[in-house]
This record gives sequence, C-alpha cells and structure tokens, in this order.
Amino acid sequence: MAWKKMNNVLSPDLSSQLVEYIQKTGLDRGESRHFNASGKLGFKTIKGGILLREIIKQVMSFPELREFLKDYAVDHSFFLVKSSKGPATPWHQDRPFWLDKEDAPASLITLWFALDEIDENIGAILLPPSDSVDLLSEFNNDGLKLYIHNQETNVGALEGNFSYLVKDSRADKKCESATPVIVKQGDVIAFDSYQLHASCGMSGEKSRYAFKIVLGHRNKLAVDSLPVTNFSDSSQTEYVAKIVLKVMTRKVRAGFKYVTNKMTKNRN
Ligand SMILES: O=C(O)CCC(=O)C(=O)O
Repeated sequence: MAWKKMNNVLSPDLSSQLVEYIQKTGLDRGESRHFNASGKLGFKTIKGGILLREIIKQVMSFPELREFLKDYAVDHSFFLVKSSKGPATPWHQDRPFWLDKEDAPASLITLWFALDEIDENIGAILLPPSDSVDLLSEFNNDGLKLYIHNQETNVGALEGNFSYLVKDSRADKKCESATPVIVKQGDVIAFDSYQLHASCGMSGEKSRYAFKIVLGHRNKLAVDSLPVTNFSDSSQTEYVAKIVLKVMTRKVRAGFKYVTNKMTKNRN
C-alpha cells in the first residue's frame, strides 16, 4: 500500500489543452455521476491519441517516473470529471477490480493527474498520510493487504457505478486517518493497486478536471497495451494509426446508416 505526490509533471500548456478537449467533447456536462469515466473512448479519438502520446512523453521526461516505468505499458486511461455537486467516491482498493488483468505479484499502478487546482471542496483524493512513500520502488510490495470488498450490484449513479466497495473493519482506522491531498494543475498522485483511496464530494459550481492512466509491467499485460518507451518506435505511430482507422470506420458506418435510413424513409 503506497502513494506518492509529484509536482508539475504535466506542462500548463498540455493541461489546458486537455481541459479544452474535455470541454469540447462535453465530458463535463450532463449526468451528475461520480465522474464521467470516459472509458476506453476518452483517449481513443485522433485528438485523444495525440494528447495521450504527449502525456506519456512528459511523464517519461520526469526522471523518477522514467526510471520506474521503463518496462511498463498503458493498460487503460480514463478522464475523471466530477460535475458540480457530484458525490464523494467510496473507499476501495483497485486490486479487486484488476484481479483478472494480472496475477500476483501485482504491477499495476495509477497515475492520477490534476488538470486544475483541486482541494477538499472539489473532489480531492483522500489518502492515509501513513501510506505516503519516498520511492516508487516501494509500490505493490504489500500484497497481503487486500481487504474484503463487497461486490455491489446496482450501486447506481450516486456511487459512480463502483462495483467493489471495501467492507472490512481492519481498513476502518486507515480510512479514518485519511486527509484530502491538495493538488495543483499538472501534479500527479501515483498509487499502487493495494492503496485504499476515496475522494471528496463537490460543493461549488465548478467541475473537477482530472484523469488517470493505469500502467503495468509490459510482460504481464495484454498484448494490445501501449508501451511507454521508444517514442520514435513504430508502436506509437501504430497506436495513433489504429485510432484513426477506428474513428474513420465509425464515421463511414454512421454515414452509411444515415443514407440507408434516408433511402428507406423516401421509399415509404
Ligand atoms: O477520481 C476520483 O475521484 C476517484 C478515482 C478512483 O477512485 C479510481 O479511479 O479508482
């Protein structure tokens, strides 16, 4: 169980571009869910792919992250936008969600990025100070601390559709000692898959702009995960090319559907 905060990992310019992208794609509007987990789609547009590539570039130019992540790959990435008046996020570890992604010893870690100043009124992440570490190499070394989670069915919008919530009296003391971690634009909170975490609710009019990238050791992940080293490497170009192809296929399909619908209507 371990976490670490790192300042100014993303440049102000890239952070602003990401906020703009979120606003343009409308991820900060609509439902008052826990967050708009953009799922596999968040970065899987042409622009999203280019932004993800730039994010990884900046992450890998941060010396400590470069050293730790050199054999890692991106498993998935989500935007985590909490809309104004959005609820708190319940306590959980991520490991129960990821048991079928990799066997123990776990390698997956989360990099949680703030795109704006985030405090206890704007959905700040809650973490027990005692789990803060100096070195990323201390991550995922505590495999025995997997707490009992209840598998929730029908958690619904209020709980952000979380399907596993911690229900273990051994975890209570840790949760009680937690404090909101205040972050500024471009800061990162890195935490491992055993880290107990939650986040505060929203009390103002503003939305909370954040996103996460989940990375794991490339030998342990699915073959289509995105390696983070060798930026001149063809895998990066391939990744963006795949996104372009997917987006184009989607557009052609939608166009085809539109035309056939029109033709059917005209015929009737
Ligand atoms: O962004 C948040 O508020 C919480 C995110 C979280 O708990 C998670 O993605 O596991």
